[in-house]
Amino acid sequence: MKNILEAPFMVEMIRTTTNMYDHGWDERNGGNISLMLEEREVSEYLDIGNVLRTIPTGFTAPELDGKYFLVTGTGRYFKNVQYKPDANLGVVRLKEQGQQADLLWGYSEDGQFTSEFPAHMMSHVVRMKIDPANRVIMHCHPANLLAMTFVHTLDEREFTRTLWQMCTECVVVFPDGVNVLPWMLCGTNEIGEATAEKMQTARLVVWSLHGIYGAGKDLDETFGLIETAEKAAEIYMKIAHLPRVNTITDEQMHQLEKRFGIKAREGYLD
Ligand code: 2HA
Ligand code: ZN
Repeated sequence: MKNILEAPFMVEMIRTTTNMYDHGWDERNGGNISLMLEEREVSEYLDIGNVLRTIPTGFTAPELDGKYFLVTGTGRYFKNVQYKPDANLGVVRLKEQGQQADLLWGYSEDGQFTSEFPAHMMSHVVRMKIDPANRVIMHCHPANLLAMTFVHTLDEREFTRTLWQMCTECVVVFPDGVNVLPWMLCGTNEIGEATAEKMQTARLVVWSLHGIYGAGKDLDETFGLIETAEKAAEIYMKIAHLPRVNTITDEQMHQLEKRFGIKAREGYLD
């Protein structure tokens, strides 16, 4: 059996949580990540018949039975993942209609998966139907996106258009735009269901006054997606109080659609 701490998925997870912490997106225990793994890759590092304990999930998601995930732990700090991966991360396999999770590795200090496990798992169910290559759900608290939800309308078309207008490449990176949830109680099945519903039409879902969710095929791509939206929000927060002299026009965004072979969300450009 190979050393799981050297598995590419583990190395990438440790690098990503560290990088997110360094970006200031994951203060204290803020943020969480789930990465779907293939049984084939897990079996290289773990005896998949050796279940350490079984943890109830509190929701039902039959589509996830037999699926493996590497998930950050509840109450754990991204800052510390690099120093103690086995206490801050866990590998689980879902069963019994997604109502139970077998722990195969990690959460060594009597831990368990993130409190936002429902939002993650329900979002995986939605995104894997839309894009079978989707593997990652990522949540964090980037300051400028969060700040923007205090001062900008939460209308999804308007919020998306503002972000697209802040950097030329935004419409190329997230042509499906950004969906927005109002403030809701975090850690619940309700916010999980609402997030998954929003994931039907966009890979980015803002939780107003809280943070953001992103979905993607790998950690790098999902990080880049949130990074791009956060950069746009940063520019917005720098200029929102100043008179706007120039802007990226809808006609210029149509040029970007042609140049990069993407299609902006229906009805979002004039
Ligand atoms: O637990 O970010 O939304 C950390 C969180 C909850
Ligand atoms: Zn959060």
